[in-house]
Amino acid sequence: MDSALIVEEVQLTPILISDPPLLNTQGVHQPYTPRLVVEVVTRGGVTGLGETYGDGKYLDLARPLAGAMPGRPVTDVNGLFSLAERVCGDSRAVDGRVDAGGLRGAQTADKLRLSVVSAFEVACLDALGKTLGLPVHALLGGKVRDRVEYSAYLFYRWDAHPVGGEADDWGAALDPAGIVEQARRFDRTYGFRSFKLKGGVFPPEREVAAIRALAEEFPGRPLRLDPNGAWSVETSLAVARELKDVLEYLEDPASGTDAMAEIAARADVPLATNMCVTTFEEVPEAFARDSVRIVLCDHHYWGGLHRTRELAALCRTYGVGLSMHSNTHLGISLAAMTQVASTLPRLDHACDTHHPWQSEDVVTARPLFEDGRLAVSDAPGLGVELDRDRLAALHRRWVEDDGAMRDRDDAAAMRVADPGWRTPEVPRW
Ligand code: GKR
Ligand code: MG
Repeated sequence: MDSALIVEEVQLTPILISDPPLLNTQGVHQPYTPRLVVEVVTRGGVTGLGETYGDGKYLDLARPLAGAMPGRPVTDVNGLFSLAERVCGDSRAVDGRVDAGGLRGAQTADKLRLSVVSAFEVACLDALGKTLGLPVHALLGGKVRDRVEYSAYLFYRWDAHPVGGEADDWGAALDPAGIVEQARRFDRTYGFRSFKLKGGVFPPEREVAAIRALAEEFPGRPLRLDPNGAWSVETSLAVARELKDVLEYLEDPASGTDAMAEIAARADVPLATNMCVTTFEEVPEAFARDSVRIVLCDHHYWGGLHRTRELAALCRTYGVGLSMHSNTHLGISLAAMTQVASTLPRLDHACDTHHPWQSEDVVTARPLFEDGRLAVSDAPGLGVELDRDRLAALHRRWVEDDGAMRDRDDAAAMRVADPGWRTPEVPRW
């Protein structure tokens, strides 16, 4: 094996990135969100970049994996999974700390490990591509599209965080008019053609009114609504009836495969999920029961870019559509999302991205959305370069934090404004 492809060291940099007060069914985004930047440095002097969740439970797994990497070839991404199982600690210890049913899907020790492995896999592919002079899409079999379409991710939101955080100029959006104004800005600035509304925040009739207002403002444009499982089966069916003429899909209206299967059997709107199908083990039952028509892939969930392609092949085989999920992320992840999305033959829907909400980044160039699409980079690796000064500043924020922001907790963030707030039981409506 060419020694240039051997890992010399792995650097982990936990950071806190500014995040606006975006609302969801669990609460509100904290002023700062933890992310982890992974750098795989090869003996050839090349550095590959990866990015994933930065909460403590992910860091606890990333550290031993980083320590086990030196001496391994960056080509051996398949070996990362067994290595992580060997070195990433006792699953019982991790299980005790998972946040069940969080907004990153129900979490288990395996899921946490996959989210950590995903960043190491992306970093190895970035390093391999940079060494060989090939873009990551070429390492995945080649792109089938030159541009990847993204969707405008609309959120109910406050004007500003009650305490802390960085101000932005978006303003509050708490009613249909506010959501339409937000959509106009996304349309004007980025050219997004499709719109996703994060629901589960207000009583369903208010969110139905917001979708109706969007349909009136942007007739014929794809619209999707996602309350993160906050509704009962009957409420979900009522919303599906109300909006069947305007929704591209209804995402996770209710919680769990049983409820989704019941809704799917009785509703005329395609159901999508990033909550009840987030592991290969969940696929057979969900597909056999037709509980979803679309799965939102996410390389951070499934264990990386190759596993994303494996999921895509399953969806093609069973005639299930494919979209892409996002949580709050930066430019390294956006580049990885774009590279893998460019290689998927059947990507039936515009991908989610939170990136337009981020005022900060750790890569040197801001992504340039044109007509709601990103051009697929043909530069070696992911096609992004690290801004070390920005990385250092965001890491300094993490070091100086008193721990309040180092783990995502949307409910705790809501309690700053409403001390009596507790994560609502589902179904909430
Ligand atoms: O960013 O608040 C949010 C979303 O609710 C996110 O956490 C979800 O996991 O975007 C994700 C989704 O589509 O469910
Ligand atoms: Mg979702």
